[in-house]
Amino acid sequence: MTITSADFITGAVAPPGYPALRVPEFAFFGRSNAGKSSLINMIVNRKALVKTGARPGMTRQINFFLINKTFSLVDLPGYGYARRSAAEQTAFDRMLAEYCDERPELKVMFFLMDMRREPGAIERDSVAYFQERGIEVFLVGTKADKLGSNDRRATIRAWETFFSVAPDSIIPTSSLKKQGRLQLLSIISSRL
Ligand SMILES: Nc1nc2c(ncn2[C@@H]2O[C@H](COP(=O)(O)OP(=O)(O)O)[C@@H](O)[C@H]2O)c(=O)[nH]1
Ligand SMILES: [Mg+2]
Repeated sequence: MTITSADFITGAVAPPGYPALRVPEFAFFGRSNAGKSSLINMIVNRKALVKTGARPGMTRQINFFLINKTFSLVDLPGYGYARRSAAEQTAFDRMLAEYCDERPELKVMFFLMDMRREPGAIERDSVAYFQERGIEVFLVGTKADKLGSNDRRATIRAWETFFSVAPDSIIPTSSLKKQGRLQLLSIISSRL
């Protein structure tokens, strides 16, 4: 797939603000700093379509991007920002739940996790949450460049067991080294 256009459409905090794109949509979810924005830039071959390395927790809206005028990529707010207040956490949970429940365009949830970080209850519960709603989930390992090949393989095996998923739903990536791009694009293509 050749990327011919990539445009920021809008940011929204609730369904009335979602754009009426009516194209298949692919969402990116993960802890703050996991590498969501970098991965979207890497997929569409743009250095700065999405702002990266922003102060963690500062992306508090759902950002929609239209690609090739045929599908959209969605940068969801990151979880795990320690300094979030209880009210902000509630707003965050609601934002995610509404997006999952009220966006039929959503085809795939790419759940990004830093490969150096051991997944815990939040990660397992999040995967279960998406699966219960019938949302197809891929586990995207980020920053694979930070691991040697043995550690990378060991991490993938550990995730298979921990999340009880098939190996082909785990995709190691590096935005820095442009690894995993074709695999992600082929998942997207096959669902258009
Ligand atoms: N080494 C390495 N660093 C990365 C990679 N992807 C993102 N980062 C760094 O991780 C930090 C957070 O990235 P960002 O895309 O803003 O994460 P987000 O909060 O999930 O959107 C930034 O400093 C990035 O430069 C990667 O593939 N390899
Ligand atoms: Mg970001």
